[in-house]
Amino acid sequence: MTRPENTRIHILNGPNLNLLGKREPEIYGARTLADIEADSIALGRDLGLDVALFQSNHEGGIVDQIHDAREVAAGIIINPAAYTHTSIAILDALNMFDGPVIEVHISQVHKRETFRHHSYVSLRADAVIAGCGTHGYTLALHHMAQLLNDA
Ligand code: DHK
Repeated sequence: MTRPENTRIHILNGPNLNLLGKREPEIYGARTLADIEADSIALGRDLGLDVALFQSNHEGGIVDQIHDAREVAAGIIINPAAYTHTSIAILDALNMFDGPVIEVHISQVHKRETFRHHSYVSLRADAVIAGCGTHGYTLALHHMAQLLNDA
């Protein structure tokens, strides 16, 4: 495998994900966003990726984080949370990002309410992971490493 030049990966998280661990644990699990951040940074080191995690409860905050990623990141892993189902602004921002985009949902959104079945972000995402719990972030990082090594 050839090593990509830029190994920076941004993991972006939308509204209410700051309360992971406390928020509906029967749906979203017991792990906190800080746990996910620590696990992702450690796994990133093993995979040769320089991982940074961000979260915002605001649509514009996520758009700004995507703009920032344009400048420095080789790939984006994004759980837009509720904005998945509503945000054309986040889709438009992702459409201006050149690298791979992986969409993650902790829950199996297709087994839930019908309003969670549609994703604007999926129109841009290169891969979608749903229903694997917080392990979905781990799966996304492995796939991101593969995509960058294959590029
Ligand atoms: C997280 C949310 O906050 C919901 O609004 C989405 C997603 C599903 C998740 O499963 O990670 O509908």
